[in-house]
Amino acid sequence: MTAAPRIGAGADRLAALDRRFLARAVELGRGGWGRVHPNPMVGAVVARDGTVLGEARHEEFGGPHAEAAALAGLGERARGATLYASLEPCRHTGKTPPCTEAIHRAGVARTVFWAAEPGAEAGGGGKWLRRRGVRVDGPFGDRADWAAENPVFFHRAAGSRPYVALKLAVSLDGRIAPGGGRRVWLTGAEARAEVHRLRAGFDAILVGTRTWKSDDPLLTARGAVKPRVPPVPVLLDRRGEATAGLRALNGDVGGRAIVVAASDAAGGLERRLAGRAEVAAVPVTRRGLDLAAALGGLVERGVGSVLCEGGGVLAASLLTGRLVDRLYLFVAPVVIGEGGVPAFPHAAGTIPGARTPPAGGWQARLDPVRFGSDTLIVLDRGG
Ligand code: AOF
Ligand code: ZN
Repeated sequence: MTAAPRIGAGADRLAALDRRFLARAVELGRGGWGRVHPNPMVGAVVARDGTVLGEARHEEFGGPHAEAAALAGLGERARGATLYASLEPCRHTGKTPPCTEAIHRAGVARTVFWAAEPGAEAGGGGKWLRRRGVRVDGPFGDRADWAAENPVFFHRAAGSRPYVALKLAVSLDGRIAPGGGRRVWLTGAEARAEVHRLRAGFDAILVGTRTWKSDDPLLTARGAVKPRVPPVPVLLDRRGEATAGLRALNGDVGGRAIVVAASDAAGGLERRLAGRAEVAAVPVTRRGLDLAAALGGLVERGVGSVLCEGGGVLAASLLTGRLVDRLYLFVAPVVIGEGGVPAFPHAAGTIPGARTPPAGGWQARLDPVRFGSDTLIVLDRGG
């Protein structure tokens, strides 16, 4: 289940039918989750007089782009039609020829696109088409709207550290577990299936020391979407205590795993793990592993996006360090009550000396979605 795309401000000057096809293009594009990154998810619809002639998505990294795929096979029928795309058609020759040329060659009379292409090389497709007499409408909405749909792609166009999403499952009273180290499942099967689907869209799944010690998680994507490249499990391990038998280091056959340790523990750990995982050495700060350095080290290892799945201490540290770009907040209709572990302990002052992150700054660009009796709230960092 997904929420209908919000194609945003500005699009209200389009006819209702145009908005519908544009939203359809965005929705189609979403089906590329887990298969196209770090490319954007893109969908395209070719229509004439309210009738859809063809539609497609960018299905696979390196494969045909959405526009070219939607036009394929239409031949003369595309002449005079309108093409709707969720992203400005590319103007560059990458792994495939420019979409702009395919659109122009097909005789498309009008192109309506939603997000502006941020890449210097691929960008400018709208202008290119206009110059050749194609009527072009777009972009609509703003960069934050587009980034909400294609977070990793738009982050990559701007940033140097990996895109970081933090998943938290919380009770109605904002707690992630009962006290005393006890563990419970807060969310139901549908929400857990969604987490597996989400995992497929990230380069890495990150957990803190307490989590791998207590849960020995697999950290693989075992959901409806089979990731094109399985996400790499990343374990934080300041003292270098990980062992070669951990499930996350033995999950996907031939898969990678990364253990991040303090510089003084990394050498010994590397020897003990004997090739089972890559060991990244990072400095230690007063609060533990230097998380910004750890994330920087992941970029050097080709990790462009990270889904952090716990635990609470790591989540709080990431939030406090302003290192989180997106929150996936699953809210379960249960109350844990007194003594429970708060989802945002720094706010409750339970980590001595922790800085409280500035209030606000989180934006709900996507609508909440229900999974069984749980609700997923997606919040993107503003500014
Ligand atoms: C589009 N439609 O469906 C996609 C676009 O390496 P390539 O050739 O696949 O090009 C990837 C770049 O093209 C990507 O970084 C982004 O700028 C654009 N992606 N453009 O018009 C599509 N996937
Ligand atoms: Zn293209």
